[in-house]
Amino acid sequence: MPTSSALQVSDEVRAAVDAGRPVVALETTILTHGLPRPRNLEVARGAEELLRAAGVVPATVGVVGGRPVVGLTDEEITHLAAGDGVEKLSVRDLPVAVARGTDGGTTVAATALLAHRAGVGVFATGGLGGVHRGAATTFDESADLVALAGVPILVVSAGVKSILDVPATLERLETLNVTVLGYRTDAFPGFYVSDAGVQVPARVDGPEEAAAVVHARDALGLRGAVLLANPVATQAQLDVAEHRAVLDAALAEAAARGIAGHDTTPFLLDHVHRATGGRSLDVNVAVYRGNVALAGRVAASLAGGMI
Ligand code: PSU
Ligand code: MN
Repeated sequence: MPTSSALQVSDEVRAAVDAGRPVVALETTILTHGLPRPRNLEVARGAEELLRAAGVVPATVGVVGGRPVVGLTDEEITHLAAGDGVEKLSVRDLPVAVARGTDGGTTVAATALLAHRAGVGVFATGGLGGVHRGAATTFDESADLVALAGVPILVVSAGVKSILDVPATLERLETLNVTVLGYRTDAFPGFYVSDAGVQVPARVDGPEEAAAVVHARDALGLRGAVLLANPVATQAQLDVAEHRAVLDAALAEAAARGIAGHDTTPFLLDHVHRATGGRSLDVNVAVYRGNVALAGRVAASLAGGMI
């Protein structure tokens, strides 16, 4: 795998990739812009610990002092988690961050790209970005979607957040040739809720079935991502009626304040977290941990091991 000179890969990640041992990439925008402090650092460390306990090497990705890193140290993760002035970096932002030497959390798009460059084939996130409501006029569609079209990685996500236009997001994933799999479900998850009201095109019932799809994708020479949609357990989801009410209020507030562009996702998430008295935050963390654990099992299956 060609590694660009601008990319730093930790010794641990490089050794695991070279030896074919299981590695899972983790993003950092969830840390820098998706979760409040100090919970963000706990969650980032917890995700790494969960993977290590399962015999999987974590590869947390971010940009420190203009260096894109795959396999951040605990010190670097702590620095990004604490950071004022830490930016949200999607792919288009990487050249500017590298040129200026800034710090940033990488989005799903940027993380997938950098992780793949380092030879990492599996990635866990909370919720993928997608098509925002009103995108027909604002054109606000996350770069995550286009990035996944061109990066052959498997991403575990709890679908996309219900703050988005979920049916439109699935349509775009189809257009972009991203393979979408429901994990033990026929319903595409809505992050805080297990069923967003849309069907998945295909379903798998175990990590080895997901790994088989990845092998088939590679055998076919296809270059797009596989999105493994892993729902929150129904008993752990946010109350459906509360969820709808809070979401409507968050969207109205964003419209009233003229929030747009890359500020939209962090604004809506913060609003939902505050409006539910932190319950949605607990769901967010549980969903993320579930995705990290599943990514570890798929990575182990791809590496030929048993976990
Ligand atoms: N969804 C979440 N939490 C997050 C994000 C998405 O539940 O923190 C972050 C991810 O890093 C994702 C990014 O890649 O937001 C998408 O932002 P945008 O819609 O501006 O592309
Ligand atoms: Mn956007």
